[in-house]
Amino acid sequence: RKNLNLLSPDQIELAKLLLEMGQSHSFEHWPEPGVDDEEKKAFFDQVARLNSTYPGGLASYIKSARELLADSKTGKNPFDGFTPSVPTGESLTFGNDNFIEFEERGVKEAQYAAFVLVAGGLGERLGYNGIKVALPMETTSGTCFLQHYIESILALQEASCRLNEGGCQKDIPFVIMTSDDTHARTIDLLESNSYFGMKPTQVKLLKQEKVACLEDNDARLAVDPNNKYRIQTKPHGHGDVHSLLYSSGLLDTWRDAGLRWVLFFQDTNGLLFKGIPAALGVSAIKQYHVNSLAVPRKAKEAIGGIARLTHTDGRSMVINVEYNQLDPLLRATGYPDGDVNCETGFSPFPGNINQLILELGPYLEELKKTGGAIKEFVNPKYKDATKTSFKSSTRLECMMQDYPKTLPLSARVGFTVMDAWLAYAPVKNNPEDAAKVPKGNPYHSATSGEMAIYRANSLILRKVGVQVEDPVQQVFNGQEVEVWSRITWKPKWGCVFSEIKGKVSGSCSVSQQSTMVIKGRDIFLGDLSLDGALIVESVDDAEVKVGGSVQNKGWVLENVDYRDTSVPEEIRIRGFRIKKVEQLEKKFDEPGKFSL
Ligand code: UGB
Repeated sequence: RKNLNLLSPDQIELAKLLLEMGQSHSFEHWPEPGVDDEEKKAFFDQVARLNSTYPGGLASYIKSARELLADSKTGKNPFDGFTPSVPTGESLTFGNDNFIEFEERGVKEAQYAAFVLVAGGLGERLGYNGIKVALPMETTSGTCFLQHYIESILALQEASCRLNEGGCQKDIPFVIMTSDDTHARTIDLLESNSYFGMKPTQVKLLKQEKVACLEDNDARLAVDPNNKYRIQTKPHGHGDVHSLLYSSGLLDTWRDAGLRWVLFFQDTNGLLFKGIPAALGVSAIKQYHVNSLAVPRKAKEAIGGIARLTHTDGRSMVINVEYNQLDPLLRATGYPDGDVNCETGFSPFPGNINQLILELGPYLEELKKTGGAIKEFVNPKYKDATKTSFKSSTRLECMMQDYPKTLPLSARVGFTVMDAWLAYAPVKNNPEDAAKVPKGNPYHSATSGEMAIYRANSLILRKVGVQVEDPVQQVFNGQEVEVWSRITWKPKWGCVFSEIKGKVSGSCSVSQQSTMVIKGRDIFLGDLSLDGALIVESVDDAEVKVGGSVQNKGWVLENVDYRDTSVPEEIRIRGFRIKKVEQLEKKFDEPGKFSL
């Protein structure tokens, strides 16, 4: 009360709100006026931020928290009344007629799309010290994830323009959701690399705020252990992306500009864009309001399972069941073995890779009702079985794939399954944990993420007629992986099957020990026999034919140990580095026609 004089009228209102919500403990320990007054005002600045950045404000946050904490205490099953079953979706096979048709439609639609990358997470499981989008996706070309994503969007934009006879509409917008943990470093990465070729105006960053931590079942806000004038905060999860997009006004702007699709994706999946055009085609042709990309899932793999949940009252929805909830849900509903593989060697539930394609119109209409609030959950770590106190403070969380939970039954919610080799290779686990992954399950490490790029590119080239030699097995950082020829290309060389096919002719072969880096759009491979390293770069106005026999000592993979701190972190987490022994390297930086 004595400190009230320090506060502005707005801050006094916030103080009243805290009192009404049973939060007097957050300032009752404050000293007399005159001591730390600036800190006291800063406390209310923080409270104002926590209040304004949460849909419905702090009162609503505390109210939801009390309900969810009570449910958690009584052990209420979030799926009460629901029975899971295996849903049917569109299942695609790379390179067949169906796939090509979806891709073609997807490319046409791309100019009506906006892309949203959620990159606010630090990736505790990976333990990397930098931001994950700055990590090299593969170390042959050294391209980082963010560069690859931007170049993929630009390649799609260009391809879409070429296909649409009416010409191009405009640049594809690209939004990155950051957090305090990643924001400054993401800006720095973009600015120091000239936005990787994208117009700076095409890119928008939206920063998510953390939410207040809760110290007990009454949802009393936790005072920061390092500063008694602050509430402790923690991340609220990737579900924040919906409210941020809504409150930014971008969805209205996009709708007014004639856009139709919003595509969400995560920070470290180097294969994703190989699946995007076909999946977007599925959305357009099947008129899905919500389309999730999925891959066959190994039981217990740390990716959610897509399930149809049918309620005893007749309601039914196709939704992601998060990996830690799938096993208990199955056990409780007539599957006594829980999350296990079926006769195919995979879980019967497709694995959610959190690539969502939402139709903009219905999405915006829904968000007008909800403000973008997503169904939340709480996951307190209790001290003991009485569930009366927590080991450490907790907070509410939300996930972007829970968006369909509030949709009406009439909403068209579907999913598209693709081969994991084509569309999913996340980098999430540190080397130590990856090495402990059960045999046959994917490692989801920097090692497997990089090897997956080479495998996918090799398999794609095989599909268009190139003889790519079989891989060899090698062990890096305790993980046994297939090592294919190290083949990489810029997205603009080929972002869909038909484009890539058009770049290859005659009889081409690539040996397993080879490296091929294609850094240009109009580079055509014809009767090429490669056994070594070949790096070709060209400007857009140059047309280059690459053929004949190329043989040299090439680039070799040398083992490194992840514990060897003399090696840069982004290299040692893969367990190998590339030694460039000998290569043929050609750069064509003038317009014209050339042969190599
Ligand atoms: N992220 C944010 O932007 N903000 C946050 O507050 C938290 C994360 P994780 P997770 O496809 O591989 C998801 O931690 O949550 C970003 C799905 O829930 O990598 O364990 C973060 O930067 C799961 O169903 O993944 O699991 C990153 O880009 C499954 O599909 C993204 O959110 C799995 O991903 C995901 O964060 C998967």
